[in-house]
Amino acid sequence: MRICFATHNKNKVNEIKKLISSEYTILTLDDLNEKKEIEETEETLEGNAFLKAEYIFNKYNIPTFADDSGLEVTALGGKPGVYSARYAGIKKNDKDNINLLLKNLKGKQDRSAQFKTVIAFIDNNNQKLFQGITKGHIIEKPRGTKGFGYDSVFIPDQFLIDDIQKTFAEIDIENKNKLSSRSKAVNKFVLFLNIMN
Ligand code: ITT
Repeated sequence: MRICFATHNKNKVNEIKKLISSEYTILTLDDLNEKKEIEETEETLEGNAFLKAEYIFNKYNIPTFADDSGLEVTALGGKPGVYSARYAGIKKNDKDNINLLLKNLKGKQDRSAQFKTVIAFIDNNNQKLFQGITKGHIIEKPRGTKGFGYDSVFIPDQFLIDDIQKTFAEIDIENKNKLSSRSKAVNKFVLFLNIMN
C-alpha cells in the first residue's frame, strides 16, 4: 500500500521510515515533486497536522498522513508549543529557536518540558488523529550533533545510557525511536493501519 507522508522534513522521514513496515511504501512530498510549503495557519498541533494531510490528500488522492510536533515548556506556560518551528521568527532556524528558548528559561528553576506529536491521517474512508507525548527537561547548553530541532537541549525522563542522561541529539535514531513523541504517535498509527488492512 502506498501512503504519502506530507512533510519536507527529511529528519522526520528518516525516523518514521524505521517505524513503518516495508509493506507500506512511504512517498514524501519530494517523491511527489510537491514544492509547496503548506502554511500552518491553525492554532493547535491537531489543526495543523490535519491541514497538511488534507491539502495533499485533496490534491493527489492518495492516503496521506502528516505530523505536527511542538515543544511545550512548563515555565513558559506551554510555549513555544504549536509555534515551535517559528519561535525565533519565520526563518524556522533551529539554532535561533534554541537560543531564544535558553534565554527565556534563564534563571527559571523549573526546566520541565514535553514534546508532543500529532499525526493526522486521511484516506477515502477515514480521518484520524494519533498523539504521542514524551516528558523530559531542558538543559542549559546544547549537547550532541544528531537529531534536529530542539533535540540537543531536551533530555527525556528515565533514559540513561551507561548511567548518563543523554539528550536526543546524543543518541541514534533507533534509541530516539524507543521513546520519542513521534514514535509513540506513529506506533498507534501503525496499529490502526494494520487493523484496517
Ligand atoms: P513539516 O511541517 O514539513 O512536517 P517542520 O520541520 O515544519 O516539518 P513541525 O512544524 O512539526 O515540523 O516542527 C515544529 C518544530 O519542532 C520545528 O522547530 C522542529 O524542528 C521541531 N521538532 C519537530 N520534531 C522534533 C523532534 O523530534 N525533535 C526535536 N525537535 C523537533
